[in-house]
Order: sequence, then C-alpha cells, then structure tokens
Amino acid sequence: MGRTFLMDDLERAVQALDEAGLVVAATGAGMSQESGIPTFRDALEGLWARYDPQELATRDGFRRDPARVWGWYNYRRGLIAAACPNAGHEALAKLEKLVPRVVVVTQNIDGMHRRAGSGVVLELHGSINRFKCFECDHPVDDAEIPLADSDGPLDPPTCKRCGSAIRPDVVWFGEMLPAGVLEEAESLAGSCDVMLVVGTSGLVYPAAALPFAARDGGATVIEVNTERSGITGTADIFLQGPAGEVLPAIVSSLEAGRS
Ligand code: BJW
Ligand code: ZN
Repeated sequence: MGRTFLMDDLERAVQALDEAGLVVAATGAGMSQESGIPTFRDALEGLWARYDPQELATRDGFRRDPARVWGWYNYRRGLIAAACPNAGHEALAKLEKLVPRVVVVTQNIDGMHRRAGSGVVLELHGSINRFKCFECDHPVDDAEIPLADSDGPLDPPTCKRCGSAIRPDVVWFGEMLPAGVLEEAESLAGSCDVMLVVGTSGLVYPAAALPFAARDGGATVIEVNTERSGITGTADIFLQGPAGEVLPAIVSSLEAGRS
C-alpha cells in the first residue's frame, strides 16, 4: 500500500516539526513491519492471528507451559536478529540532526531503533534480547542463551541464583511497565511540541494513553499508519501510508526546507 494523504498534510507535519524543540516518536509494531517483523493484530499476518496472547504473553501462560513460551520467544529473537532496520527507523534517527531534541518511546521489543542509530530510546515493553529469572528477576546475560530456529517447545535455562526458569525481559499483559520508563514517557508526552505516533493500533494501555497526554499538553499529534487506529481521532494530522515511505518523505522535506 502506498501513501494516500494530501501534500498539504505532509507540509503541515513538516512545519510543526520545523518549529519543534522536543519531538517524541511513539512507535509500535507497524514501525518494524517493513523489516519483516510481524505485527500483532493484522488479521492475516499478525502474531495474534496464529498464536494465543493469553498462552504466550502472560505470567499464567508461562507458568502453565514455560517451554512453549520460551521456544516461541527464542524463535522470534532469531527472526529479529536476522532482520535489519528499515528506512522508517533510519529516518527517525536522522530526525535527531534536524530537531533540537528527539526521544523515541517504543512499544517494540526488537531493538531496531537503537540499531538504526536513534540516541534516546525508551522501551516501554522491554527487550527480547534481555533475560531475567521468572521468580527472582535476577538478570541473565544474553551470551548464555542460544538461538532456536523453530517455534516449537524448548526448555528455558534456569536461574543460577534460585533455580527457577529464565524468561525474556518483556512486558506481558497484566504486568507493570519497567519502573521509571513509563513515568519518563508520560512526562515527555505532556511536555513535547510534536508527538509522531507511528504504526500502533493504539489498543494497548498504558502506551495508548501517551498521544492523549501529548494532545492535552498542547502538542501537535501526527500519526503515520497504513490504517486508521485508536489514535486517529486524536491526531491533528493523519498521514496514511507505510512508515518506511512516509517518514523518509517527512525528513527529506524538512531537510530540503532547511537547505
Ligand atoms: C503500519 C505498518 C506500516 C502495519 N507502517 N503502520 C486500560 C484500559 C483497558 C485495558 C487496560 C488498561 N490498562 C491496562 C490494561 C490491560 C492491558 C491492555 O491494554 N489490554 C488491552 C489489549 C485491552 N495492558 C497491560 O496489561 C499492560 N500492563 C499494565 O497496564 O500494567 C498495570 C496493570 C496491571 C494489572 C492490571 C491493571 C493494570 C501491559 C501491556 C503489555 C503488552 N505486551 C505486548 C507483548 C510484548 C512482548 C512481545 O512482543 O511478545 O506488547 S502485547 C503487544 O501489543 C506488544 C505490543 O507492544 C502491543 C501493542 O501492539 P502495537 O505495537 O500497537 O501493534 P499492533 O499489531 O496492534 O498494531 C500495528 C499497527 O501498525 C496497526 O495499526 C497497523 O495498521 C499498523 N501498520 N504495518 C505503518 N508498514
Ligand atoms: Zn531466580
């Protein structure tokens, strides 16, 4: 799917960014879709179309069947390791050279923003490349975790401190977001000049509340998404299209206006 918005909207977005001191880019799974990493809620290709979130993304699911959950995450970790940041990630990294301050607040666990060169990245839902004990939270070095090449069951390694199973350091449903990270994201959302919301369905809280906080704080909310989402009604400007096309178009236009 290509871009379907008016050039007028792109120009309004570029003008808001041109005048901004602090930009928060709030990103979701659609940001990495063009890197070949599946989203969650796409009806056909989303992870939740094939896998049950209650079984794979909750503490109860892990307790019931740790090998199933561990195998699935380890498989996804392999897919992510083989993927590369796309033009959208690169455009956000480049935006840092054009705006005084840019902070990426991502729901994604794939580490793509840092790999693309973004300097300040808040990971709301953790990272698939960090690990901790399911019971005592003791952190575990990723060098100790071999990759799997199928999504079949695989027994998790055990904690050196207490003997319980090791889990990925991601945030499952019903779990609190990492201490301090949400508070910082909320404060940035409330004080930014522009929030650029990219590739999220806007259905999962508390991340989905950030654009509302931005709007309440007086920011211009710009949304980039291939489809309308839970955020679209709140956005001042909706740029419909793939992140890997729309974000480079925004950044080139901003750059051209400066030269
Ligand atoms: C493109 C594109 C392209 C595609 N270009 N765009 C308030 C109200 C209601 C419920 C709750 C609430 N507060 C808390 C809850 C419960 C729950 C929740 O929100 N449930 C809802 C589903 C109803 N939230 C929680 O439990 C959170 N914890 C919490 O609140 O703690 C406090 C608490 C505890 C106990 C009780 C009460 C409060 C934790 C949420 C953790 C979410 N975890 C996951 C898994 C992470 C690990 C993993 O990867 O496996 O996070 S679920 C999954 O959804 C993942 C994502 O980060 C998250 C959001 O998904 P995202 O990024 O929006 O992806 P999609 O697939 O939904 O959308 C993709 C979008 O991209 C689409 O719009 C496409 O159109 C678009 N797109 N290609 C641009 N190329
Ligand atoms: Zn332990």
